[in-house]
Amino acid sequence: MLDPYEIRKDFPILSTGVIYLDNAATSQKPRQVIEAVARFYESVNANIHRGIHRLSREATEAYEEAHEVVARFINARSWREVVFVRNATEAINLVAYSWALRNLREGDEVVITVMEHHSNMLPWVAVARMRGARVKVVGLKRDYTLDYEELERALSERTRIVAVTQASNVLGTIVDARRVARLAHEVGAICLVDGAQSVPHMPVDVRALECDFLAFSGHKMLGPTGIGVLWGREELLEGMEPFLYGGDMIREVRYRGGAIEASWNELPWKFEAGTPNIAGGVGLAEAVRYLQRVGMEEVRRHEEGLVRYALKRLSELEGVELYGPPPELRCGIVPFNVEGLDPHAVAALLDQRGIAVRSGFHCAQPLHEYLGLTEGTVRASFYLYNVKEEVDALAEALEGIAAIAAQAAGQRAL
Ligand code: C6P
Repeated sequence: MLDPYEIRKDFPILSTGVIYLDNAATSQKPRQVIEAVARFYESVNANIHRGIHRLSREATEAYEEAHEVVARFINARSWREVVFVRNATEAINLVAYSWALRNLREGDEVVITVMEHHSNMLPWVAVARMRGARVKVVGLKRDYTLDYEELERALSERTRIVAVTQASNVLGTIVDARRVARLAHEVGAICLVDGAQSVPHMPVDVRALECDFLAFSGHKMLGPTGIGVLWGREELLEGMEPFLYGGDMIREVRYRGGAIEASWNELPWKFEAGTPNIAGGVGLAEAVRYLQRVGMEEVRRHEEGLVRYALKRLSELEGVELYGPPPELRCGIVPFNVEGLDPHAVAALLDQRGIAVRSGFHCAQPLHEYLGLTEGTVRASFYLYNVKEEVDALAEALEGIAAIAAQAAGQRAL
């Protein structure tokens, strides 16, 4: 059983007393990850794939092994399918530019949902614009879950790609990504899953998902910032042109008859141009090992328990409005508003009480517009080290804040 009190001891920042409920933005890092990165710089640091000296060989080995660790974590068929990028945003842009830009034709359609993060929305809007294609947006049902019937109606032989989040960063809504992938394949489209909020929080198996691409960020799953992952089916990646060009992504570059000729390196290096974030890769591998020791089923169970408890405590408060599906259908995210206060004011008041949450549109402005939440929301988001006492602290702080807001509204009415 996951013991969050034991886990907390591994996270130096938590001993400062902060109540950190902004995990959907980025997670805290355990000592093991911090030390792995420091160890790399202290005793291994060298560039990869470039030197024949010992340090370069060791750095190359560590970086390649990191790809293998990640591949096993998501049950990829091969580590060649795992491309290290900066973050989920870059992973999605890579597919938009290297696959969609080259494959979309005028009149084609890209299908997304209204709860996508801007990162899984704007790259499609951009490439669709360049190609004269159209982006279709699927809505939600009243219970904040994806409207799968509307999705089915949106799909046609014109659909080329369906890009969907597996877990909403605002509502926490978990999407049945396998169902979406199957529907996409039925009309001959491919399916990209945005795993930024799912891979850190639940078991994710790319083979079981039956999707074609999966994007996620290391920094949301105990890893360093600046390292993320694009997983793609090998035959799709093989058929794609590079996204970025430069060192390490080439097999050879020749100067023949006054012209430069180049051929591309094998996977995944074809998509990792330039010196990569080597230490970041090493840190991400350590983060994955940490999560595997805890167990992703356990992480999911723990967060579901916290959400259940938070919904119970916060729903008892007057003047606090909650959004999102039931706990079994959402990851560890609880969005809310306090009557009479804008979300940033609530977040600032919580900050004064030592509680870190995010406020505003959370890079998902269309979703807020769709829900009529014109000011945005406040968002508490949990991870494996959060405990019930922190939910209690949030509820108690909100009770006070809501009471002050109600009092101020009463005075204005006089
Ligand atoms: N959401 C949040 O506070 P990057 O920034 O590239 O690591 O991740 C982008 C991204 C993509 N998809 C989803 C579902 C996300 O939640 C995010 C990042 C953070 O909600 C920062 S905006």
